[in-house]
Amino acid sequence: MTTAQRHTAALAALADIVGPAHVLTDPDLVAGYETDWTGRWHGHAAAVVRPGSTSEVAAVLAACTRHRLPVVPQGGNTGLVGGSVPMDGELVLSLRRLSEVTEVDPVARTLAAGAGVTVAQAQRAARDHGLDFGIDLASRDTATLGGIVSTNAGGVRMIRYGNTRAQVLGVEAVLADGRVLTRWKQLTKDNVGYDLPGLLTGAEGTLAVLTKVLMKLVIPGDATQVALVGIDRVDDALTLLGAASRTGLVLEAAELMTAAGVDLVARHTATGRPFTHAAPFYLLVEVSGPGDIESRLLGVLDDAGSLVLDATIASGPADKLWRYREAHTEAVAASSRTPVVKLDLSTPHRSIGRFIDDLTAGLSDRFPQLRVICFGHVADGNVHVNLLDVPAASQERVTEFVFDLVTRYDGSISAEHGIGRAKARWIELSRSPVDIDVMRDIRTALDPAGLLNPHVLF
Ligand code: 2HG
Ligand code: ZN
Repeated sequence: MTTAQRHTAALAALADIVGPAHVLTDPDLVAGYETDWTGRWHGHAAAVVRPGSTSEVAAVLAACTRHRLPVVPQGGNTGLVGGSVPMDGELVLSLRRLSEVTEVDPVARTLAAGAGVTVAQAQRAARDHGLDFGIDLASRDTATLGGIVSTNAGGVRMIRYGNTRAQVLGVEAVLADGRVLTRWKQLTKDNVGYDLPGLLTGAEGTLAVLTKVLMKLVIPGDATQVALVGIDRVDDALTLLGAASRTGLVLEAAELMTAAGVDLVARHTATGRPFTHAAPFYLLVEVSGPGDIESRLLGVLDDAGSLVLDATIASGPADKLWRYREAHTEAVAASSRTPVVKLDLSTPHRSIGRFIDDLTAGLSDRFPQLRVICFGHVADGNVHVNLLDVPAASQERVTEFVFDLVTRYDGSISAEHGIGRAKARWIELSRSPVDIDVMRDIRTALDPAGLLNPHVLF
């Protein structure tokens, strides 16, 4: 059988499983699944299949194995490393129809949901029971639970509740050959064997396809206060956060921005600039805690003296202040003349300030034509380096320059976005040869034919 005949037979088998209406081949319908929203990652899909149940996912994967058709699992397609877009004729397996929150257990504080449930949907379901979902990120209305678990997403609440892996209690997932793996126990203590949910979390769809997840929920903090603070240096942010923690305030979020980023957002969103005089850096901090947190937060800012160039505070959720931070991704995308080169890095805490200074100086020296906007989760040592106006011909050199610097700082080339297609060829900068061998062995054991998301990770 030729490849074309094999594909035709595979698509017919898929239509038998999910119904012809859920196998998309019309180029206009498929186009939205073939590219990510940054416009940087795209490719060509054989088709898009949209199963509506675990058993359909299982039958789809068994058929793909029989017909040797590679598969790219896709949730909300909000990832930033090209991990959910096809490259060259794979089948896109969309999990979005698995969109039901099946149970919220307010006693155990868990949420059971299909992989296609969005983060915002999970947040609403949790809040209906006086609880909250421990992950929050700007793409909450589109990002799915299957997607954030597959990529072990971070987000703005990681400082408080940890990353996605810390929220995963159980999974149901389909292996490449169609077997369904269920590790799903409502138990706080259950120490039997390998941590398979932990392994599938962050596997970027290379080991199995998640169909259901059992997530922990959190008890939300009391009322919060949010401060936007102008500062001279990145290290001043760490000093302020340390001082706030020492007074017993609980850090709910701590985000860093630069003058250039805030200025861009102010222009893009047509909101005013936060302060009369721009500061080199801005810290957005949200705190909770017992007692009068407003006066305690004001006390921290007062005690910091001249370290605080300017500041404004508001009661949470303080959407107007958060907008300066949350609109960064869309503002850079709208402003850049080329698809933005996004590098999500982390460094040890003590060196994050020096790293950002070296990076900014090095880039303007070597690549004067591009613009750099850094922002991110400063208390996690996580910097989102966004590079604007980078001609296609220099994307690789710029990426290598940044990765070389972060490696010299003993940092990571991916703090929270994963590796995807974007960083696959540089994975050895952050993992040793033996580490990579072990990961490859695990991948081969679970997916011997290499059909699941073949272009990501290695
Ligand atoms: C965020 O923190 C996301 O807002 C996106 O991780 C970061 O756009 C980016 O570079
Ligand atoms: Zn982030």
